[in-house]
Amino acid sequence: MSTATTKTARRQTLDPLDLVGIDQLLSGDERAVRSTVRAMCAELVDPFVADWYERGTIDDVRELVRSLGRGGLLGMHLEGYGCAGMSAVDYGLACLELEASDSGLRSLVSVQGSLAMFAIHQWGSPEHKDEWLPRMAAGDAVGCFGLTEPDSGSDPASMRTRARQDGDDWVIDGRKMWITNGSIADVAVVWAGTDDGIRGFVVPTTSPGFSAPLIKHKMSLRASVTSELVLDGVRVPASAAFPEVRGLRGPLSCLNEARYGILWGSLGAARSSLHAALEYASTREQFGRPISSFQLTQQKLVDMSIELSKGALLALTIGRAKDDGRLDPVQVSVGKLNNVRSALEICRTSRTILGANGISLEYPVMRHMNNLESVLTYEGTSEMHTLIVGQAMTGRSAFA
Ligand code: TGC
Ligand code: FAD
Repeated sequence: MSTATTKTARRQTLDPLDLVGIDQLLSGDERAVRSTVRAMCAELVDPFVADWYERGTIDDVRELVRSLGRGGLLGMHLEGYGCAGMSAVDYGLACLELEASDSGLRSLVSVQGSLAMFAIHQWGSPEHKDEWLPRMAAGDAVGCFGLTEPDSGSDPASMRTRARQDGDDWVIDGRKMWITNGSIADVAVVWAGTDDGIRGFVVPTTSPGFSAPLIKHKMSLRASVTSELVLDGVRVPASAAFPEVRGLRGPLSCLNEARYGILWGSLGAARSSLHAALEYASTREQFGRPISSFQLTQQKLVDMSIELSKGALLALTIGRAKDDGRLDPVQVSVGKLNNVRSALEICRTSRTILGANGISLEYPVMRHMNNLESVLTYEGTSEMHTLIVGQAMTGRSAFA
């Protein structure tokens, strides 16, 4: 074969969305997980999600949750109780595919598996686990995770929600804000201050005094349920409290899990946007030529693809470390900070390539871009993750 032919062959086998061949670093089983989730999203979500986003509602969300449960995606990285017991890398790849469809879908799965189920799995009593985890894994019960409050976001230690003991019961009063899955949840993991520090409570949403009004008028994550949790004298038995854990260590340990999913997931939104931009650039003609033939467009495409590959290498490195049990939470902050920031930049740049069409819901780009504005903020804002990493590097806290 001549040198020229070899070069052409190489060019033809290069995947423009995986320039450095990260695919080859995955096992056959990992690629199979990815394909399965991709196929599920193509069937259950992709044909409908732009419409859900436009209307700000997911049709038949409970049936969608059950389908995700049947597909083994809920609590998929947890062991036992009907959970699939998959690896961290498998879970990350699944998050990427889910978020390539929509960040709202990944949010639904993250909150169910990494926040509500993980909290119960890690900190719950045997009774909590038996009661909730099998139903949540199957998608028959939905969970939410209430940490943020109207006046307490980045600084959850300042929470005002209180739980006080009254005889054998706990009585919980307070408000939680911006809670994913809140209005459709059967169970809420609620974090509240007690005389013994912050504690977690497993609260059935049918408890008298509990309500979860929907938050409307969002311009981001419109295909996701976001709610306020109102707890007015909610009485739960003594057994509702997580028995062991005290302090912020409880909720923050759950956030590690969900932040890990996001550092993979955000790359899905970026990949979908870059794919749309690449396709558009090769068919859209201006000045008598496809816009992909202009140097400035090529520069954008190249920079985006390189950033996507760098993000994927970071995610895979962090994922392998998690599977080996040697992951430091600060490394999760590095991944979340970098990958969400890069993904947002990729979406914004893709949007420019689509010109005016870039603002239309006919294409996924603006939807992903708007979604990532939430992703940049939730699970620790980019500023919080910068300060977490800064503290690790310098030994000095710059939070207050
Ligand atoms: P600090 O004094 O540093 O720590 C308090 C206690 O927590 C422990 N800890 C951790 N434990 C496990 N994992 C981590 N990553 C941990 N980080 C800290 C720490 O060892 C200590 O334990 P102990 O036993 O000694 O008491 O806490 P701080 O009050 O200074 O706060 C630190 C800060 C600001 C980094 C933290 O509060 C923070 O991360 N704030 C951001 C809040 C946040 O991320 N909220 C997210 C809400 S949930 C959400 O957004 C869901 S969106 C889901 C979706 O839809 O996908
Ligand atoms: P604030 O903490 O008020 O921050 C405002 C700004 O000030 C940010 O830029 C922040 O970085 C900056 N800032 C604050 N402190 C400092 C500092 N020390 N130094 C420098 N800058 C600082 N929460 C849940 O508990 N459960 C959920 O399921 C959930 N789902 C969500 C879904 C959506 C769609 C959204 C948007 C949010 C969700 N959240 C959830 C809430 C989310 O975690 C919080 O919005 C986030 O932690 C930030 O809190 P805040 O919005 O109150 O912002």
